[in-house]
Amino acid sequence: MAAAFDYLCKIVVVGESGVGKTALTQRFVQKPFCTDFLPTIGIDFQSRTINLDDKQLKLVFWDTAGQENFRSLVNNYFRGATGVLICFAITNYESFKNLSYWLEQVHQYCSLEIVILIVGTKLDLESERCVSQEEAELYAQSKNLQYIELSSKSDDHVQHCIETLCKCIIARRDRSDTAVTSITLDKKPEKDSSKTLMCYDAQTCS
Ligand SMILES: Nc1nc2c(ncn2[C@@H]2O[C@H](COP(=O)(O)OP(=O)(O)OP(=O)(O)O)[C@@H](O)[C@H]2O)c(=O)[nH]1
Ligand SMILES: [Mg+2]
Repeated sequence: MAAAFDYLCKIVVVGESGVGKTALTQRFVQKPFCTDFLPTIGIDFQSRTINLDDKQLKLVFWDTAGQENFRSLVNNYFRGATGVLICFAITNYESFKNLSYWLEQVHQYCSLEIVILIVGTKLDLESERCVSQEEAELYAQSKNLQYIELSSKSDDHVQHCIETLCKCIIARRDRSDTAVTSITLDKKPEKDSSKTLMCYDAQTCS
């Protein structure tokens, strides 16, 4: 029997506790936004199958716990990941400063071919913003990564974020090109992202 999908993507979601990892994955799998904060214990799984460029993709999200006591456990979950979303909240400078910790973990425990995206959450809380878009973009640029801001509450850019990640995962797999390990800045989330999506080594992802 033919598989019900063309690609199976394991996407690990990491970042400090409270930045909105669970809200993001739940929003993407079309569950309602929850205003209560119920910290994830260990890990949760969510999945959704989407159609992207005529391909069926089964996405399995590994929604990890951000609390410090789960750190060593989280490192075990990176094995076999095809993509990782490293999240911080634009309202929480500490969570932004901790991005480098998460990047180090990804580099240490993930395959070289993993696709990484930096995600600034809680975009709807613009009045409480303490990490400017420019600062976050500069940081991502310095690591040759793409940065996307979104709101799981208002659902702004959530779809775009996941599709951007998936396009790069597909492109990397199709080309079996180990040089393509990450994606770089694509400032405007709307519009035709496939045209602007670039890889670290300046090759296009799509
Ligand atoms: N206003 C606003 N609140 C959000 C958003 N995303 C998440 N939150 C809130 O932030 C709190 C924490 O969200 P979670 O998704 O549980 O955070 P988490 O990163 O999964 O936290 P851990 O599981 O402890 O690692 C909750 O009260 C959410 O309702 C958002 O986009 N906008
Ligand atoms: Mg959570």
